[in-house]
Order: sequence, then structure tokens, then C-alpha cells
Amino acid sequence: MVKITLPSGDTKEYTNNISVLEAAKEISPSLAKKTVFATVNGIDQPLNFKLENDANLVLHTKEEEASLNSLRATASFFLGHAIKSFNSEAVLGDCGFSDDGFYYDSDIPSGQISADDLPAITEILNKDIKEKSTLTSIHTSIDDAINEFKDNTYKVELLKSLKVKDVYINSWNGFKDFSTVPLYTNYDQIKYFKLLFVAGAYFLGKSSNKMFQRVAGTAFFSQKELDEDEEKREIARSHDHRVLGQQLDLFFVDPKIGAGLPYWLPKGATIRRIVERYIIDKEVAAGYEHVYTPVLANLDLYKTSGHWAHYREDMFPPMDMGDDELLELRPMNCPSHIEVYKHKPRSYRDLPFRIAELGMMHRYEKSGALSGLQRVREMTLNDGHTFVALDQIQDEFKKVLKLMMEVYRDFDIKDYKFRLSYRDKANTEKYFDDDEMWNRSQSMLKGAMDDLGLDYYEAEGEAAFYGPKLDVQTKTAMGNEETMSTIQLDFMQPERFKLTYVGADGEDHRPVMIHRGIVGTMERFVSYLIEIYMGAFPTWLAPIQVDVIPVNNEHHSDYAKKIEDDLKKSGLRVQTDLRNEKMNYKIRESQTQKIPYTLIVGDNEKNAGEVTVRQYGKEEQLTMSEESFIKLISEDVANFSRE
Ligand code: THR
Repeated sequence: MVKITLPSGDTKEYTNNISVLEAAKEISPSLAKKTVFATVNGIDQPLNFKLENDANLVLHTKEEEASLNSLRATASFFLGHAIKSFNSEAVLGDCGFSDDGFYYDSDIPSGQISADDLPAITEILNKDIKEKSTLTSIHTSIDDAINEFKDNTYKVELLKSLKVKDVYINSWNGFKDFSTVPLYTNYDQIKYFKLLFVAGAYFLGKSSNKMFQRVAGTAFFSQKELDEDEEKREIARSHDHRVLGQQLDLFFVDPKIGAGLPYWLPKGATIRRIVERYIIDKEVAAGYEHVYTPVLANLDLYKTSGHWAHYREDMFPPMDMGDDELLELRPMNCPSHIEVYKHKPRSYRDLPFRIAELGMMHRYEKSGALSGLQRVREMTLNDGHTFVALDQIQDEFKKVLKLMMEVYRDFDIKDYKFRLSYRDKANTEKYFDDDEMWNRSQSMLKGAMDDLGLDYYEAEGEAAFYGPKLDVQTKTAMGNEETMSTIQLDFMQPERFKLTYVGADGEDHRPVMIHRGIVGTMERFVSYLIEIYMGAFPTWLAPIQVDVIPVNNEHHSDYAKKIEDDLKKSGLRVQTDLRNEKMNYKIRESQTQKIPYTLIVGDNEKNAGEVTVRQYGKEEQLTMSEESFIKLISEDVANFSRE
């Protein structure tokens, strides 16, 4: 017999070897139904764990978050098995539960899982879950687990990276995996789940590591919760720039023409042009000189810069032009700007020397990681490189940060975090192996942030190969974290290119480079704007600012056109809707297209030289003179905000 003590202090005697589930049933069958796992003498154990000795027993029921984690870890385990059944070549990587679901990362050498494969994988999952085999989930030490998974280097690395001392080795029908929580061994209860998407995920979350394909899903204990979650995701989708990009005719990406190569449609291009003009003006005012440099260069340039040795995985293969000429699409603009610096001898009087460009570059992102305008293969970076003397670093860093803050204020960007991105010391393939340089530049960057009293978090393995970065991290509507702006310190490339300036002492000195992107790439920045504004852009950014609607095409088109012309002369972006549709339909359309101002013009307006104004999202209408409207909208544009 074993004696079990419950949290209430009550004790019960059972025959030896009774399982947790059976013990729960003895207490109450309805309690047993709700139990997912138990804590036995302080250690979490699955339902089919056998109670062999006297124990303190705490049952965990479905209401607890830990139980939901166990359910999702179990779903993740079966997902791993389903992926392996779907393609036996799949190498399995990270897996488990997350805040809002579960996931499994895999790498299939001959191809990749796409969203189209999710129904087939779901079918395998459903079949597996119905199969009545025993699932074991055995508590074990990390060291034993490392030994158990020694054939899969990824699993071994994952185990080593864990902060806990023990894990669970899970087995089912010959399939083995590990988890950090005990699985829900009554796995036929995994009924309310859904696979949601496929995305790229770097191993251990470090962008310097290999990218796996992540299949993500969610699971709950009831249909109701699954439905509520679906509703929440629906709201997120209404922010999703890919959905809005299509609805509002802003851009498209067609994998048949080129995956990750976006086409900017007129309205999207207008937003981009406004951002480009805005940022160029801002930078010129801040002392940057704008240049244009080529997207193609001799491969040697990227051999000198170090990109070829440390960044090759992200680069397109060189184009062999014959006669030993190899041309490379640039993955970054820094080497081009270095060439601008090198073009003439520089003196200390030229420093800080600030070069900027809306520089187009190409990076070979894995197809699974591509997403609308957020993750692309061709991008235009609002790039800038400042060449400074050692004692100018701090000051220039602060200037860049100030510029960044002004830009954020103008675009109303509030939701972001600062990340100090360091190298991964162990990864000498990705990062220049120079401890002194890294220690110096990392502590300089951290020192500058501490001086400014700004909050940040630190991340290893996120630095550029040539130096540490201050990254500004934002969240996409779908919850992914992306870098928007970046400020980077680089001692390496000036060294490799042997850059010099003549100092006040008449001697040659080595400058330091600060790389920076303020609004980041046009692609990612515009996608961010689409998402934060949900397509309802403030007037200064809206691709169409005014929609003029005649009450009756026959009688009021001329007046509508006249208004359009007048407004255009005032520099506004206007369209007149002369389609053969009813006025109310056109007004609705104007709202669907989220146009800031709709002007309705009929007899009264025509006779009085007025317009009836309706603002996006508002019901009331105001009639005013044309001049008053021009004044109103001009103030709105100048204020950079709809409010
Ligand atoms: N080279 C840097 C980058 O691509 C920019 O200069 C910011 O991240």
C-alpha cells in the first residue's frame, strides 16, 4: 500500500503502483476528467505515472495555465511526429509550447514545408491522436537526456541551452522527443487544436544561426476557447499589412514572378515616396550628404569588406560574366559608402563625414521566412554611414538617436524596445574573431545607452558581423519582433579597407564607422505604418487624401472636376469618383478605402462655391467654402496627424 497526502492534508491509502489518473478517479471521477498532470513529491509527473511510494500529491486541472502548457507541449510532440511522417527527411529542431500555442521547427534539406501542407499535416496529427498507443513522459536529468539524443546535434544543443536541470523524455510508437513539462498522456483529449502558419525561425532564436521552418498552431481544452482565440487572430489579421496591402491596392508579391520581390502599386508607391522625401529632407538638414551608388559591384569589394567570408549565406551567388569578372548584388551598402569616403583624401576637418542613400540591396532570405513587405529579398534601406574620429563616437551616436526620436514622433511610433545586439562569442564563423575589438565596441555602446539613461535589453548573437548594434525592435500585427531602426559601431571595415584621415597632427589616423538606418528599409517601414494605422493613414501619408463625389454625375461632374483641379493645385492628392454608381455606394467605398476626406458636391454646393465634407470614420458632415476646406486640410497635413 502507498499513502498519499493531498494538499488539504487528507490522506488516502492505495494499492501499490496505482497511476496518478487512477488515484484521481478514486477521489472523484469528475476531478480525474479535469486532471492533466500532477506534482508528486515536488516533481511534476504525467497522468500515467505510477505511485510506488508514499507521496504528497497535487493534481493539476484544466483551469491552470501549467495544464494548458502541458496540453500544448503534447500537441507539439505529436506535431513533430506528424512532420516526420509527412517527410521522413525532416531534421527536427526546437519545439514546445508558447504563450499562445505550440510549434515545431524542422529542416527538410530537399524542400520546405509551406502553408499548403498544413491540411495534410493536420490529417496525420488527427490520425495519430486517435491511435490508442501508450505515451510515456519520463522525468530525467538533462545529462541523461543529452545522452539519449546524442545523434541529433540540434536536440543536444537545445538541451544544453535550457536553464532547467531536468526534462521529460517522451516516447510514443517508437518516436522520441523531450519536453520541459510532463506530457498529457491522455492525449486523445487533444481535440481543440489548429495549425495556424509556417514561418522561418532561427535556431535558438539567434539570427546568426541556421533558419528552420516553424509550423505553429494553437490548442485549448474547449471549442469555445479555440473560437475566441480565432476571433482574436481575426482582429490581428485586420491589422496585417498583407491583407490591407491587397484591400487597399498598395503592393503585391507574386512568387511566380519572384518570391520576396514586391511590386509597389501606385498607392503604395505614393506612401513610400512621401516617406523617402521626408527622410531625405530630414537627413540633409542633419548634415548628411545623399548619394546614389550601384547595386552591383565586383565580388572583390565584398571579399575586402568581409561580407563574403561572414555574410555569404545571406547573399545571392555571384554572376559570372566571363573573363574572370564576378559581379555581386550588394547585401549591404556600407562597402559602397566606404568607396565614396575613399574617393578623396580626407582630413579631420571633414569629420564627421556623413553619407546617406536610399540604398537598394538584395539578401537571400529563405522562402519560408518571406512575408509581404516585412521580409523580402530586395529592399531599400534608408542607410547612412558616418565616418568619425574616435573621440566623436559618443556625440555622433547621440545625434543619430536624436534624429531617430524626432522621426518617431512625426510618425507617432511609440511601441518599441531598444535591444543591444552583441556577438555570439562561440560563433567565430559569423563574427570577426577579435576579442579586444568586440569588448571595446560593445562596452562603448552600452556606456552610451547608460549615459543617456535609456532602457534596453541585451541579446547575444544579434550583432552585425563587423560590430555591435543598438536595434529598435517593434512588433508586427502577427506578433513577430522585427528590427526597424539600427545604429551600429564598426572598427572592422575601416581597418579592412585601410581607411585614413589626416589628423590635426598631420599624421594618418583610422576613422571609425557608424552605420545607421533610421526608418529602416522602405519595405518594412511601410508595412509597419500600414499595420499601426490599419490602412487609415494620417492625411499627410494617405495616398489619396480627398475623394470628390458628385451627387449626380450628369449635373455635378464639372463642379467636382473643378474642385479636384483646385485641390491639386494646392498640392493635394485627389480623385473624383465619376463611376456610374449611386452616391451612397461611392461614399461607402470611400470609407472602405479609408480616404481621409470625402467631399460631396451637389446643386447647393455648386451654387454657393462650397463643399460638403465628411471625414473618415465620422458620421457628421460639414458644409464649408472651398477655401475653408483647403485651409482645414492643409493644417491637418502640416500637423502630421488626423486628430
Ligand atoms: N550596414 C547596415 C545594415 O545593413 C546599415 O548601414 C544600417 O544593417
